Amino acid sequence: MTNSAYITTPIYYVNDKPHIGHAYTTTLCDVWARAMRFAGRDVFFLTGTDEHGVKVEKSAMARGISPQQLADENSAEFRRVLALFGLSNDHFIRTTDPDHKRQVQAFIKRLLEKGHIYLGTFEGWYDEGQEEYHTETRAKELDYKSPISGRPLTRAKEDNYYFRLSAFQAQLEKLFAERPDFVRPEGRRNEVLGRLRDGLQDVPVTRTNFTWGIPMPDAPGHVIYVWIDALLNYITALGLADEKSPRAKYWPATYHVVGKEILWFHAVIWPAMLMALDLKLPECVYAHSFWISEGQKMSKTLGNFIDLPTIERYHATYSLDAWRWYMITQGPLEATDADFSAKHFHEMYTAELVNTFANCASRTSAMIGKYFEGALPADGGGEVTNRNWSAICHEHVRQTILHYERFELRQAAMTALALVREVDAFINETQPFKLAKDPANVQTLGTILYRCSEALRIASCLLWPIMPSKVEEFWRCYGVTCNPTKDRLADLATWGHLKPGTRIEKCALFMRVEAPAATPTKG
Ligand code: ME8
Repeated sequence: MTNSAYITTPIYYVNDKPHIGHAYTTTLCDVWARAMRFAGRDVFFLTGTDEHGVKVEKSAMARGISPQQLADENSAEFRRVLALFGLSNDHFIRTTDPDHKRQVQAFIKRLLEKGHIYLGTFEGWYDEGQEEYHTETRAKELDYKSPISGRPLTRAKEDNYYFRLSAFQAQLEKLFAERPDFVRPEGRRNEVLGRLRDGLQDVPVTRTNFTWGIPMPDAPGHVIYVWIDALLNYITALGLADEKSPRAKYWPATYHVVGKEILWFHAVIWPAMLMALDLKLPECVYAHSFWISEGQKMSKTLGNFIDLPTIERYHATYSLDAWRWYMITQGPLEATDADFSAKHFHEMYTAELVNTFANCASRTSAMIGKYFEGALPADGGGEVTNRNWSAICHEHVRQTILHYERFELRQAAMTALALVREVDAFINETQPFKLAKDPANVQTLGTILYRCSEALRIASCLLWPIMPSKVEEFWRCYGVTCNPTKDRLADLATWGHLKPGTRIEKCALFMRVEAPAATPTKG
């Protein structure tokens, strides 16, 4: 495994406002990026906005502004949200960046010179909303309707430049056969394989029905198709078209994280383009499923759309970190959609954050306050229950880091929380509040509370990528000095870092919140 790591989100269309979907994918990448930095890897985390194409041109026209103005406004809104959510991306790319445009043209020229792009006539079924062509077989399967908007596909014919995708059929089949983890999760990989077996058709690289895009070099009237422009962002952000780029070391990507609806572009068209450019292929394209809301597809008319104001209300009521926890532990990371429900959010918040993490941190700190005047007691040695805490923590740390690495973020969260539950079980079994009644037990009492604090400290390090603010608050209460950008998780997570005598303050991390009366959607 190389030390550098590269993770990307899709670049988001600027004709939409940020909503739960964008927040979700970006949060997944943020958690992974934080975990890998903390694990000692040199991470580059990229997100950005996709700003060209017919849709943006049309939306801008409808508002009577220029496409550039619309792109500037909405791209700024996406960046504002990133900052508001504390997302730790290393760069934000815009497809209107001059540097991106220059490199896209350079890559297209390279493909032309190598004969992977040709001028031809194409006829097919076109989904205008998605700016995507379908083959006859696929269009029939879709009942000649857009799988996204439900609107009829139109028969379209164009004189365009095409990418010889069909020439990569065998190489792509080989890729899928040799690297079963290239597309994850498995259910999604099988869908791609099924479509791949239908046979590949060449795809347009330019369009002539709009002007808002990157001009095709030496071909007046031809504009580079928005998907080709967009996919190339993953390598233009690293400056790969140039001879020497300081960011080149991050290629190939460790994870391209995308939603299931755009997997085909990332799992088939993108690797074929990279093969044509003689570039290495990403390690994994990870396609998560969709959030639905209160049991139904999110829609603006139903009023169940989890838009930015709704998300902000959750932040205000439950905290940003509670929101992140719900995204990571209950989100649609695997092949099935996940339902966002106000009631479920509240239940999970109360069970896992208030009653488990916060409660355990609070009762341990309270007992140290009460029985040891707020100074961490020493571990007096000897067995209290038959727990080998050092070994228990070591195993939780090992497994959690592995889950993070593999993008098994829900399992990472659950393994870290299991360590907190172990501390809770230890307190319930040893009943320190009863032992405290007899001064003769002071040494055992101290040993128990030291072990609880130390195991909690280790669990907190494992939870940090998901809940950075709350964990830092925990660190302040427990006198933990930790800098996740410098310190190494594996070193910190070994037993015995907390020093006896450290001042421990009463710790209240997640407040109890009243159950929601009704779904807090719009209003
Ligand atoms: O497709 N649940 O951009 P986009 C979970 N510009 N995730 C969701 C979601 C939902 N209900 N809705 C959206 C584009 N997403 C192109 C991408 S990449 C080279 C070009 C997330 O603004 C999910 O990650 O429509 C999905 O793939 C992405 O938003 C689509 O964002």
